Amino acid sequence: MGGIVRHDWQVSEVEALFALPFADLMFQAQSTHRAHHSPNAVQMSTLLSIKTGACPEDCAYCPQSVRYDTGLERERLVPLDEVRKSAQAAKDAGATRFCMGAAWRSPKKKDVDAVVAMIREVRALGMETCATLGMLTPAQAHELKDAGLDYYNHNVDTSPEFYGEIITTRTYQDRLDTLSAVRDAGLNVCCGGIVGMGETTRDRASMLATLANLPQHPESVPINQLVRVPGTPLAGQKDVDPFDFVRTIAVARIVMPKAFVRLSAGREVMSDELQSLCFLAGANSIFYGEKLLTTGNPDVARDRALLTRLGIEPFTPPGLAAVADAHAHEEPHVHGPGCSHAHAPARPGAACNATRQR
Ligand code: SAM
Ligand code: DTB
Ligand code: SF4
Repeated sequence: MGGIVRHDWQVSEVEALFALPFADLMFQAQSTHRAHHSPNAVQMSTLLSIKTGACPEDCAYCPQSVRYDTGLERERLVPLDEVRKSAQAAKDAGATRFCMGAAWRSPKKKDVDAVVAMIREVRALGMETCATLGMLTPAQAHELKDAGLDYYNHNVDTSPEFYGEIITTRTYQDRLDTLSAVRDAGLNVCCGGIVGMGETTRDRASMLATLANLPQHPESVPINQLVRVPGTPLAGQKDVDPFDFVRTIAVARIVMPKAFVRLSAGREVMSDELQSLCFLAGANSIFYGEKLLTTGNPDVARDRALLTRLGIEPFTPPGLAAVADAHAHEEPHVHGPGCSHAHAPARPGAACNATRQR
């Protein structure tokens, strides 16, 4: 139960985890979580859509596909200066990673050049960088790595069996090829999927088995609940049973013990209690900030209040310890009225993450 790292999961074994009594599943997920992670720390990433809308792909969940009328305005590439300002604001609010998303099937040369410049700007602020730009060639993955990119997000989205119901313009194998290119370039992999598109529990198990059976587990696993955007083919999907969503998080935690499991899209409509169950099930990362790419996310005040009530602290990645060292002249202290660290929820009495990381 300590959370052995395996790459040989049978779908039936993963399905059996989903079928456990809820308390047994939660106990196993918590035990695995505590064997590999700090139990009360959550990593925070902020998203920015650097190029919105008019995407040629037909992903049935996506408001940015040119094929569906979702009322979204097509936008040009966001200027570098605006990217820097957004990243600085995200950092000031407490995010440690800045994720740039573009509605492309795959980037062209000029697109990669522009993103390289963005990565350099964001890195210079002392944040981790992530990008999600569609399919990549090995050469493009290397170029992004050389620019200083830390993570690349590319989701499998669902099971190989259900995939054809959701996307027809690229294959599951295309996705796996991009993931190999990203991994081979030495980038950290961020790869997960969506719950609530009409898939079965077996599909959820099969998606998680696919992720867990990759040669190396993704460092980051975003579990999204479908945001039902009017105009998309999936707008009329049924609600996800909240316990089934928590189960998906718990099973992801068990089969990928070392990964950061991110409670991703869909949080805006989740109660604080449901989110807390997700953290108990092993979620230890969130998208933080009022907007995802084109849809809403809980506002910063609500998230800070929730994290404070739960005694959760923001996770500072070891690689950013140098940033925390900017505070190194200070003595370690606890949060209180005098603490000016905007990046930590000010729960009086909690050790300040900025100085603890030294
Ligand atoms: N165009 C790139 C691609 O598809 O790889 C990058 C951006 S795309 C918006 C990134 C991911 O966001 C998708 O793979 C999907 O998992 C997630 N996503 C998009 N729309 C969503 C929605 N309505 N609800 C939940 N997740 C969504
Ligand atoms: C991921 O798995 N979820 C994020 C991120 N990776 C890029 C995107 C969620 C998008 C939700 C719909 C929208 O805001 O457009
Ligand atoms: Fe395009 Fe990505 Fe949306 Fe698919 S998910 S339509 S590839 S932006």
